[in-house]
Amino acid sequence: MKKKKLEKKKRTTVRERDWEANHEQAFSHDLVRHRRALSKLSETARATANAALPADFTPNATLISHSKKWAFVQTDAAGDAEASDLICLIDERLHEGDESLLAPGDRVFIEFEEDDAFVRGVAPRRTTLSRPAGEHDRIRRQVIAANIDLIVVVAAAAQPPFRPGLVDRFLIAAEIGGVESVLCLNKADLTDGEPAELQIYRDLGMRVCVTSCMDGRGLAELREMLSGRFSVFAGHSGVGKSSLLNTLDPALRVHTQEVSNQTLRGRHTTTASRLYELAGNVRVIDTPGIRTLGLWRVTPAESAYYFPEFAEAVWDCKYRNCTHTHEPGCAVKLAVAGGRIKESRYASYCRVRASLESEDNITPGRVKPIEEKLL
Ligand SMILES: Nc1nc2c(ncn2[C@@H]2O[C@H](COP(=O)(O)OP(=O)(O)OP(=O)(O)O)[C@@H](O)[C@H]2O)c(=O)[nH]1
Ligand SMILES: [Mg+2]
Ligand SMILES: [Zn+2]
Repeated sequence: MKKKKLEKKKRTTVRERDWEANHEQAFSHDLVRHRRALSKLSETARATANAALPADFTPNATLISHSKKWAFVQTDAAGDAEASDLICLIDERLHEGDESLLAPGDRVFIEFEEDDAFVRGVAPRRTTLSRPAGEHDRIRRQVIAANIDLIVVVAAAAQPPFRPGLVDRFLIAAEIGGVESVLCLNKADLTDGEPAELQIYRDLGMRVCVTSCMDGRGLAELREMLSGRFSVFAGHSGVGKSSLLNTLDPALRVHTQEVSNQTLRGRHTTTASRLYELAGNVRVIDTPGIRTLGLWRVTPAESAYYFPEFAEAVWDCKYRNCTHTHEPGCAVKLAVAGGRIKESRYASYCRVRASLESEDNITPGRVKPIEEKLL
């Protein structure tokens, strides 16, 4: 019994020290401390719980990271007060609608009550990187990052191997979210030359940056792309998203982990999206690696629209509702055969289209209402 007590005490000390050192896990560790504080909420805080939320508000902070109940924010500098990091409770009266209530990058309204701070409002988002939420989620659209200017699709030249399919999906998500995207091919030190597919993206007008955290190539160019902007790093696990952040600013000490020796895939090291502020007015949201990216509110018929190099050919297809997969007289397939459309992009189109048509990737926008299914 005595031994148990001692162990408990030791753990608490570690948590507090982590938080002060601002380690990656500090936020989640500190949640435990704050969960305990929850039971000790001030009288005023409990009294206001029944009042209405402010209808009109001016955001005064930016969301860095969050859990279900807690938000880690950076307050705006105002007057003499400098910007500062703060942990707040998320007001339970804030209503989660169809999409994520909070995402890193959100502009939020914080109110203080004695020693407690509360998130009491979330401003409409200027842009988002989103995907359909999982089948069992209460929300329909998961917002990965909010109010971003740039999506940096990070891929690896090797370990894990370069897979253009996810890049194509990010291009579509960027178009839907109204955000510019660039491609960062990291781990260039592991291969001679670059994957042939990179030229396809350059030809599509996408900026491509080839980097290595090991020999430092391309980092100046990446820094220049990020400078003065608000970006999100996204891509498969293990491609080096967090490592790039550490290389750009070693003081960040974001947690990273080697890829698995057996599968050469990442180990899903980053588990929650989080906003980082780097020197040179660079703000980046690091995100957990994903296997694939579902597409929000894209119908199969619309999918060709997101492959701009198809645009010219589609006019010449024999059928107006041609799916460009099996129809005779399809001008898109002809363009692929003639080399005017790259085979890998066409293959990507076919995969995107097939997944949008398949039962298990029904985008929420196309789900039939439950009542209809019951009839
Ligand atoms: N050779 C080489 N290895 C790299 C490079 N960048 C990152 N790595 C290694 O790749 C592994 C994975 O890096 P992470 O930064 O954890 O990858 P991540 O994309 O953040 O992965 P998740 O958080 O799981 O999504 C680490 O062992 C890094 O040291 C690079 O440019 N070259
Ligand atoms: Mg990571
Ligand atoms: Zn066609």
